[in-house]
Amino acid sequence: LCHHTVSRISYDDICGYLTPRTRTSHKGFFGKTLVVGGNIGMPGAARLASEAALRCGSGLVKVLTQPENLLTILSGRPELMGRGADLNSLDNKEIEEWATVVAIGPGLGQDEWAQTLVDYAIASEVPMVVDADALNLLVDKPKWKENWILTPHPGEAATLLGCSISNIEQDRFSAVRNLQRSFGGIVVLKGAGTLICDGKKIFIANVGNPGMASGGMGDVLSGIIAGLLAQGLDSLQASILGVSIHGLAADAAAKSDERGLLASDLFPHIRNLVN
Ligand code: NPW
Ligand code: AMP
Ligand code: MG
Repeated sequence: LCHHTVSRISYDDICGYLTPRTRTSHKGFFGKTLVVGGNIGMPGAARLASEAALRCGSGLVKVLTQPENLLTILSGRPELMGRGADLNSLDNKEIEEWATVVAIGPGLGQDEWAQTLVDYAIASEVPMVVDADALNLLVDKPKWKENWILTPHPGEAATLLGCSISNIEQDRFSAVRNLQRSFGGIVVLKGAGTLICDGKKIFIANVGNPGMASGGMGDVLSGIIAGLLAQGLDSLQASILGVSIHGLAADAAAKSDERGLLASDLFPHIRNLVN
């Protein structure tokens, strides 16, 4: 810990990162979030991330996904936009020409389709949140960027550092620092007591609960952080506020009934917290 100050996050200090909207604002002010993911069998992860970005206030949200999952992801959420592209029809247009911010990884899988999308994202200058399978695919890449946010759970952190999950959990402070040193940007090491490191300081979040140990919860976090980035927060602000909103929404949704909490139960609470 010698070179890193550790600060506990206080929600009162950070809720002002999102300022009230001016009366004349329009959707162009609030950014375009592109969610890249949703491979076969995992449309829900891309849907959860996209809906979280919408509920945080991103002006537009689009999903780039597998053609066979497109309708599943868009149905019941008509505000979402989307494009389906298989390996033969993929290109980097949405990433390079449309997106203010990219969230890549939720349900991405690790096949050639996923790999191609990660390559497009890495080649681009667009700010991005890298989560889930996109993290696993970073292992064999040239991998330093100032403007990305990595959101590993302990399993993904272990893959990235080439160590065991128990190594990560035994010293989470060293793990988050080492990840940031190796990959740059902001690293969000998830799990009870999520840690956020920008290379200078480590921030610790004391929100959230064991009800969050359920599928899709991390996918919601990547959408929240991307939606905040799209609205102009810097990557440290988006990470700190995003982790706080995620945990506080889960605490509000769970109350004292943690078991059976679903990732999508967070959405109405997310909306309260961003206003
Ligand atoms: P173990 O062995 O279980 O104890 P994976 P994933 C470990 C998508 N999803 N503390 C865990 O440990 C995601 O977006 C889709 C300690 C195991 O070794 C991804 O694209 C959903 N260890 C894809 O699925 C809903 C921890 O990490 C490994 C830990 C795979 O993502 C679900 C598991 O990691 C899911 O979000 C912790 N806190 N957390 C959908 N509805 O479409 C995890 N581990 O193999 O990368 O699996 O996280 O489920
Ligand atoms: P993922 O494993 O990617 O679905 O992410 C799970 C999310 O839920 C992360 O944001 C974790 O920090 C959070 N989470 C899981 N279990 C707990 C817990 N016991 N206490 C607090 N947060 C948790
Ligand atoms: Mg995850």
